[in-house]
Amino acid sequence: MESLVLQLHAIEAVKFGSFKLKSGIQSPIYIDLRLIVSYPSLLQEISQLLISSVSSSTFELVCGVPYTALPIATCVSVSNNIPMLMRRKEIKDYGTSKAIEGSFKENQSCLIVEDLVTSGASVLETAAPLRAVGLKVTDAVVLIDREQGGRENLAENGIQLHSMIKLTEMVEILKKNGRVTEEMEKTVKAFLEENRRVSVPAAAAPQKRVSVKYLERAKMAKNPTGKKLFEVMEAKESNLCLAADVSTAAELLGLADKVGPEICLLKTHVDILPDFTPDFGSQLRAIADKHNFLIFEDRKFADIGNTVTMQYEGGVFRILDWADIVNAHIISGPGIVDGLKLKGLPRGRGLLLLAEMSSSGNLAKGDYTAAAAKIAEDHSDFVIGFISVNPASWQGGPVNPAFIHATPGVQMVTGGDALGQQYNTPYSVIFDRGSDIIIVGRGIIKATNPAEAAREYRLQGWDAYMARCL
Ligand code: S5P
Repeated sequence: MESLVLQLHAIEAVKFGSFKLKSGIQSPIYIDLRLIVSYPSLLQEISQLLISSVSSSTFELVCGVPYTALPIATCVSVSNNIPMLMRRKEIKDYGTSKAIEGSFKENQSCLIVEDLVTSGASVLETAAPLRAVGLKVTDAVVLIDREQGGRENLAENGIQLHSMIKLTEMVEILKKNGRVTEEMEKTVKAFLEENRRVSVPAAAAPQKRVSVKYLERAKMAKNPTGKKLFEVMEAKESNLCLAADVSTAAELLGLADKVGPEICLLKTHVDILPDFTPDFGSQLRAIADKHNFLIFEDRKFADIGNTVTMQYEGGVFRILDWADIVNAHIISGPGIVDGLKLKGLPRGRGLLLLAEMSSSGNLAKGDYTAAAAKIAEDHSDFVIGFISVNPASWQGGPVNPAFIHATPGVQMVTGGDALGQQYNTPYSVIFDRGSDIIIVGRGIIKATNPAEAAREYRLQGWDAYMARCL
């Protein structure tokens, strides 16, 4: 270890002076391990040292924290024959939009490799997308621990830190070998003493997931349909919504009867049904009553308040008569909610707001999502929740447990379709992303046996919910 520290100092990967760190604090010591790519034998030595600190057989995959640790992780991977994954720092808004590159299976264990840990924020930023795709992350190896709270912050997030050397030990070695003065050693130690705990920046902080049970949340819901939905979910142990995007009304009604026992909600797009008749609503309602599920017409209203009142109540479809729930974009402002509420609330109906979308490159993010949350709070007698994708990552505090989050883009494996749809697994949607309902279309309707597939989705969604509420 002594020779390694001296080599790092010799190549100026360790410097003394006054430096501003990523966390914003001013430090008398700076470590820049990016330089090691120019010293292959040193790189090799470091990677061997890192993997020897944990049992390599325990991990099925390794992932380096970008960018400095990527070459280290590559060496660990190559010399120990452990497949590697890469985390994208920026997720592409086109193509497959994967946060994690490489091939893996759900529940595989992945070791995180990092060069230097201060608060642990960078390790957490890499752990989050790995966990979001269903991988197990329990350990991180790091060359240098700056002893500024990283170990504790990571432990609080279920990650054990294995460090090769602590910053104070490095400075002691350098002092012993005459590379730094006693005064500098004291300055560095005093600095570390004063900055024992660097907190994790908000963006990397653990995500906020509601762990209150559905039945408790039924009591918090102000809208009768929102309340009923939570109750149905609890009674049927189902957080599965079927997106019944089939080609005819006859097919839809047949499917609803088969899959009915597994679902809490059935979502329709009535405008795609060529054989729609005025009695479609009452036929579907009879099936919904028989199997105790609610009906959600995915109309995605988007116009001004006055127009949507007519679209909701009138026309060919007369949605208000048979759909318990409809949804709306907020692009036109809160007037759309007032318009729909005017017709829907007297009938006890509920509304979901599209706060996020599942399709690649969509614009519903950031301030737009925050605006949807605000409109929902202002109309909580009618708005029952959201179409969302990652409610646990929403800015501005914990998600109000009275609201339901329903997430489309769900299949057993991650991926997408040719037209921009992006899929996450039931576990990732319910457990990691903190949503409440999985909306599944083609994963069920294209299966050889849709009822069996629906049962599997229901069980996976429910298990993830139970795990979240522990
Ligand atoms: O952002 C969204 C919102 C919705 S409601 N992304 C979506 O995919 N949807 C709907 O969910 C979409 O209209 C379709 O009915 C369903 C997803 O179907 P799947 O076949 O991709 O599972």
